[in-house]
Amino acid sequence: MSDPTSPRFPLTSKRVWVAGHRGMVGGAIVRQLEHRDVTVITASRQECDLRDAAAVDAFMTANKPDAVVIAAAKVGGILANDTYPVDFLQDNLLIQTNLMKAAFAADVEKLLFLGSSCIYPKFADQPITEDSLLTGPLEPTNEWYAIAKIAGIKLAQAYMKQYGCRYISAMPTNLYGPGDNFDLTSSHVIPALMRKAHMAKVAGAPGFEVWGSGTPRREFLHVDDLARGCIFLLEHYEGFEHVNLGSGEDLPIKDLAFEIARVVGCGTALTFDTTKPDGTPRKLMSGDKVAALGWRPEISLADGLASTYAWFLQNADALPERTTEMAR
Ligand code: GFB
Repeated sequence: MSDPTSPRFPLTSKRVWVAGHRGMVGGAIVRQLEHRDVTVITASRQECDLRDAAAVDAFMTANKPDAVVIAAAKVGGILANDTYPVDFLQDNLLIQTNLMKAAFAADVEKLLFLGSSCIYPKFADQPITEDSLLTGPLEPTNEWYAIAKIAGIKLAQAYMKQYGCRYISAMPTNLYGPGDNFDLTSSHVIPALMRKAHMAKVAGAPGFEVWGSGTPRREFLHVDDLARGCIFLLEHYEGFEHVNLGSGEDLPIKDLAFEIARVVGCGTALTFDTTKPDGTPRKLMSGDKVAALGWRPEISLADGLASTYAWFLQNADALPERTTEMAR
């Protein structure tokens, strides 16, 4: 009998193109792969604009990867998603379609597509299992991004169904960690609140502002855990259905804000701007499927927030201001 823990697609000696390496997720995957006997391939935006099909074809043909990870995407927090629907729908459709089409033409052996927990219905039963996909209406603030990501899952499945390609998909929960976007208007909640808490500390202010009511619950996964999960799936998973990657725990945004205030060491007088959207009330994903495959996360939220704040302090001066981030 074959060993169930031995990889079905061992990465040893393989050439892996991590598309989106300048983003938080792609960067974390590259950091993990650097510890392995793998040739990591990356492309700068100047070398290959992923929205340009001809450029993607040319780069794929010239570099001949054995595997491709699609960590590239136009991403942002709740306000950016709500404000730039064309960018979030169109750019993501182009990026993922160009990469899968070129990978097929170049006989790439294995491909991992990364989606998002916002693919699930707004009022899905919790914790959300993979088979909840397309069982109800989406959360309106991010339906454009969600529809692009659902199309990406379906395109990977279509390549598997029609041509037998080993194209798989992973659905990360809300992510955070080093390399995140800390811009206050376009970022996700953790980097935004961390920056606001830091500014309050520096200014000696009593606290900081939180968008919305503070009652929505969110699940968070450190990006280094996500990177380990992606590499695990790339090596071990060949199934048709996408796989959730989360931490298995969620908390209200208000509690997250207090935890960030504790890590940063600032005041806890919070104000709530209820003119800003709350988004979906809860999206805790079930991690049963990936746990059964043999993977689990390792970094607690408290440890992850502390190390992310340390990274922020070291890099704060060099952080770019961005409206939306290309490359996750
Ligand atoms: O992280 P976030 O922008 O994304 O917001 P979503 C999560 C929750 O935190 C929402 C609240 O209820 C926000 O109202 N929040 C409180 C804040 N203060 C802030 C703040 O200063 N900045 C931000 N950004 N939020 C995204 C989707 O939804 O999740 C994306 O828009 C993607 O498409 C991503 O799927 C994972 O969890 O609401």
